[in-house]
Amino acid sequence: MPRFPADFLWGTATAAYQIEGAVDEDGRGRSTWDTFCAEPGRVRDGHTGAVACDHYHRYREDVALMAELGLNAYRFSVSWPRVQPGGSGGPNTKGLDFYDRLTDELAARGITPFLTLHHWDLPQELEDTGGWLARDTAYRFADYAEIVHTRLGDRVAHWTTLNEPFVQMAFGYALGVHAPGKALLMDALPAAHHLLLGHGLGTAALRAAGASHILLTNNHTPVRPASADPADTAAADAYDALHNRLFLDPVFLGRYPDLTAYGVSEVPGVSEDDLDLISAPLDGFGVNYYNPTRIAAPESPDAALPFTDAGITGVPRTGFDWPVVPEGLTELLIDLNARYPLPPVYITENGCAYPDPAPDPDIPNATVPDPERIAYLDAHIRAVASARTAGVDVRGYLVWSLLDNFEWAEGYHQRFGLIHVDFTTQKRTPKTSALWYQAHIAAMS
Ligand code: IFM
Repeated sequence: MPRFPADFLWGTATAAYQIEGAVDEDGRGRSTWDTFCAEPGRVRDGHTGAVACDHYHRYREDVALMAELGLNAYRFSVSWPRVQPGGSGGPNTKGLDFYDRLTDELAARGITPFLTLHHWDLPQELEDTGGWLARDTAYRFADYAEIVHTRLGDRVAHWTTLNEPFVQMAFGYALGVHAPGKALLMDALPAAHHLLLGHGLGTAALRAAGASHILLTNNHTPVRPASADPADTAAADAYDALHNRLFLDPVFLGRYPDLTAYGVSEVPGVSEDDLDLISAPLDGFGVNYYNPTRIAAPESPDAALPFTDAGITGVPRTGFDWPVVPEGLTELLIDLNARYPLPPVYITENGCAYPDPAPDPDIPNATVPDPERIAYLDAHIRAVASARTAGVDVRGYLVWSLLDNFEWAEGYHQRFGLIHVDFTTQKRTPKTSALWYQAHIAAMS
């Protein structure tokens, strides 16, 4: 394994709705994901995040596990409806208390917190007035950012505004497979702009409050045309504009990309000064990488979108059926670095789901064998090293995820954790990949 600097961050990532549970405790408000899970047919087998990993009550045990693994960073998200139940107005002190306790516990174990303000669980009351389709939500987000900073800013240095605005817009508002379940296709574009505006206003609020390390995290994919046919390369360009450029051009170049392939001449609802706010300098950029995308021309000229997903072929696949292409991460990082004046980069998510077995109850201290995950992590960390050698300033790598958890529309069917969770007993069992990661981190320090 190539060497990484001694101060490189090695951690794991989670998100509030996926692990916390305790959805009705201590004054938490309802989120769009509570609503979505309650709608029949939305989430596989009717699973919900109501209990999840019960991290709200077991966070001490979970932080102790992180410490045992030798992690020096932990990325978690704050639940907006826990802190501001209706998404506006004063804070819910008891909700903030939880993050206060968590932050103190991390500090006691020497683990650097990477706090994400919004990982998809929007307060339902805000959705009822338009959610991210409404400009006002961006202003509410900035107020919420300030509330959280006021309470935790003395102990949290790394602030991420949003997690994966692309996925929130595409899955939540364009395709309807995530909360809030709207299938608006390109009419979802205002959600993209308001998420970006929320990022810009939130960044300004955090700066005004004294935050000195602010990031945005998005999901990115290197886009490959299915063939050299100009129709396929045009389709690949169109997809790249939607998945990668729609969120990065405004942030790093201060303008929206060309979306004419979608019949869009201008992103709607952009007011004077919005792009100045959105493109304010950042201190870090979070890349979530899972796989590349291979794109072909649409199957019919009447297709709703100007591309088709042709699928990556000839590579292994995870249990989630996602292609395993570690070199895609090197390719992505080099490409993004060439396109944009990037601040230091953090791989804020990378990982894989496999149908890992449960620990054998007859063996004391049994672990969970997950050799595919070890191979996956090893190859992707090497891919990060290659990108660093090529000049990309990558400063941290955070595995998705610490624990098996609620995988959105897939419920508990996809296990991404380094640590196995028995969702009946809540017993945590480190998988062999956790032990591998522990040894890797020890060897790097
Ligand atoms: O579980 C998700 C996470 O919430 C956002 N990024 C991708 C992960 C795996 O699907």
